[in-house]
Amino acid sequence: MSQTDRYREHLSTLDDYLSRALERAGKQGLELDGALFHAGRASSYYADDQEIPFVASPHFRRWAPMPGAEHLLLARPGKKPIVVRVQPKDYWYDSSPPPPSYWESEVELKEATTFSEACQIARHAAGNFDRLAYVGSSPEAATEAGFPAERIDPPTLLAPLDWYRAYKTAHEVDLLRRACALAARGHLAARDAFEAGASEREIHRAYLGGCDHLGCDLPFGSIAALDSKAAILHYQQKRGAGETPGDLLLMDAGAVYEGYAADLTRTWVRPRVDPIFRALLLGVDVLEQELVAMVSPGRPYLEIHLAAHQAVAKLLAETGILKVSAEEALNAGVTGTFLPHGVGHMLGIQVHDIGGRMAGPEGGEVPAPAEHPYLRCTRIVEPGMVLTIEPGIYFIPMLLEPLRAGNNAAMIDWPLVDKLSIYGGIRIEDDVLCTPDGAEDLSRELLPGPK
Ligand SMILES: [Mn+2]
Repeated sequence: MSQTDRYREHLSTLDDYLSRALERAGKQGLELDGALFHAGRASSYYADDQEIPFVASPHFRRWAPMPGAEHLLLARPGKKPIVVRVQPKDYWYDSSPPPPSYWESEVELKEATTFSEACQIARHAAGNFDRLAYVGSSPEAATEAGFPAERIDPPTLLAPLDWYRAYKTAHEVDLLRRACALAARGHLAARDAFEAGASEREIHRAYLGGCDHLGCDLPFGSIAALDSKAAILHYQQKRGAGETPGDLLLMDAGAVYEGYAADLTRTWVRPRVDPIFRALLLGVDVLEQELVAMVSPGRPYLEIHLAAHQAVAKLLAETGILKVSAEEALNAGVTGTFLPHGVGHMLGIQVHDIGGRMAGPEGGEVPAPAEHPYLRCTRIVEPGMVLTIEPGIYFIPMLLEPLRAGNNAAMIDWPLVDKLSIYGGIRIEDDVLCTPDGAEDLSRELLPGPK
């Protein structure tokens, strides 16, 4: 199937989701014929003329894979979408039109040089804006276009649109695969740099080179953590040379393809790393793949998260970090010290894709359990969902201290924990598609695990 065919199918699915969303909004008193999706408006830093790097709003991006601000997309069920591309007349920036792309034949593409001209074109096509909702990130732009407050990002329309974001079309899965392929190349380059003794800054640059990204292309700030810094879950620094022996690299980094994000993590070690730590690393790699295999239709994602804690308890017992049985430690809640984050999240246009805790298309929340407040997804896994699976084991001083001082201290071999703490921690993450038959790991074949 060609990319154009996949995109055509994708649009037809979006058309269906939009119909259902409009119907739900109608039942709640908001009668609408369609939506006007806005790419969004670029803005500057406070009291500055430097623009903040622009990212188009996700609903617009789902319909049209077009970079840049201010574009409009008029979507009405059963009608070809109308895309008004805004290309400002400007000699400060490159405003030449992008090369023709596979998707353009499937929409009615119109050109404007300003937002207000784009609004005129969209208004002319729609008759008027009276039965449309504005969906986008800029209430000012919506007001400028004449939308009253109740038709700007109405929650009754957005809830179902957010809910259906979880179900990826074949077109979206294709883009996610391409993003994974890019990220995998970055990770392999980062691993090679690490093995050659590179600093965090050098590893970061190697990663960018590997996936041919500029820093601003990344879906999130890469985590390139050497040694004990791997214990900082969202470690944001990049150290230069000479500050660390570099026995371990925890690299959590993604890539973007046409607005869709990959999010992969690998932990690599040097041959001289402590053998118990290596056993722990290989153990996490094995249990991660077991958790990946659990991604299947009808399974609550929470079950995978709880299984991660069981598997971590077992591994901590096997490696001697626990002086009690896995079960005893699990019941005492000790695994939370070593795995203090959720096992993963939904992935798509956003790295932590929206709707992970939604109760249904009408909205509402299924909260994470009180003992696992950081779990980002509480939905039932269904075909078409793309999820990350990313268990880890960390030696985080701030979390170890209360365990050491508390009633469960005797469960832990503290001299061993102190010995392994220099390595910071381990996380392994793959991106997984739920198919009708079960899990399809989109990244593992492209990026092997540690040896
Ligand atoms: Mn992730």
